[in-house]
Amino acid sequence: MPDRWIEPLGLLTGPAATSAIEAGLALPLQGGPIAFTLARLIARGARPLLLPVAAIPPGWRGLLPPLIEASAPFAGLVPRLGPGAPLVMGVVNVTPDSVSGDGLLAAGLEGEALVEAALAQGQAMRAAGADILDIGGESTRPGAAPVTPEEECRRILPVIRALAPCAPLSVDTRHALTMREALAAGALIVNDISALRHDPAAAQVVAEAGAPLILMHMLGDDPRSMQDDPRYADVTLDVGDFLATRLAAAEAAGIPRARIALDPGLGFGKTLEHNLALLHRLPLLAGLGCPLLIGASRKRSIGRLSGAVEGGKARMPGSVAAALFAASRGAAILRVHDVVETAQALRVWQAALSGDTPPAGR
Ligand code: HH2
Repeated sequence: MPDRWIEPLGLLTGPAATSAIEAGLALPLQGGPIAFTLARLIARGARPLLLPVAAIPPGWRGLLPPLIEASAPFAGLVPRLGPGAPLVMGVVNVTPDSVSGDGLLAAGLEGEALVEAALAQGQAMRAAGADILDIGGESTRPGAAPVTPEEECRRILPVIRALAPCAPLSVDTRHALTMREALAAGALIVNDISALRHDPAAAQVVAEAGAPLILMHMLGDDPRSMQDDPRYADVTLDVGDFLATRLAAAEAAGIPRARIALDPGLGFGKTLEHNLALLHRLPLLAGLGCPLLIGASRKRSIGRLSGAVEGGKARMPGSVAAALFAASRGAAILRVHDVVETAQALRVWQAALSGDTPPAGR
């Protein structure tokens, strides 16, 4: 567990970032295109110290490489929206009870009709710019009832077989059996919201398959109780400590860091204030040296902030805003239900960032 963190502050983008880096006034955040000009030095139990990056003391500089160097491209994927853009992960829920209201089983679909609907949804997401499709067969909304691995496989394997030729797929599961079967059926990536804690056999399955892995923070290991009065000393540092520990456990099990992405798990045992703090302070987690994933899409916090209490598609505009904010804080992967709208917003956001034309001679 890290006893010290460097938190990047004073973020810059576009040509201003390049000029500031060249002038020694900023450092790149995970290789850029975002740069940071200030560093908050945090040691647990001590008063944080805020400094310009050029004044970071030699004793702290050893923490910089994972924070400023580009991490390996996650799963070898190049963003379809262009260099510097995040990867867009489109959600395909093969569930009857997903919090987002988009679960294909809720529509009463079965057999071939279900697979065709999933195929159409996945193809539309891919055409709109999705880099990854995330296939899930178990809702993990607060209070959700668990699903057996056998039932989960029955739901998702036909969908994975149908979608594997169209796009890189991740399987959203906590179960080793489901991971093994999904990888054999054509999935590329494992997305485990329990960060390999739920099933003791999971780490070995991922290691042996050589699969890229997403480790997510959840408070406790039970979606039924995770929202019962969640508490943290400092949510960002506590989540950072957890992710560092799970990252070390995955590496010890034979999964190289270069194959791992990390996710603070918005909504998984967090209040609205916790979610906002994690979004805002996301750059701190970049110090773990892995690409960061944010899944804010259609979550309850979006409903609370926007007044879209009824959920589902009504939370799309707020979800797009959260995705853009996450991208501006360095998120490398965005897990979203509304790919068309998110990809359109990201294209405009990226173009606007590059429109900062520097004066001659910078
Ligand atoms: N959120 C959900 C499910 N899986 N995986 C990662 N890595 N990050 C997330 O934020 C995340 C996730 C919950 O969203 P959804 O799939 O819409 O709901 P449900 O679990 O009810 O199907």
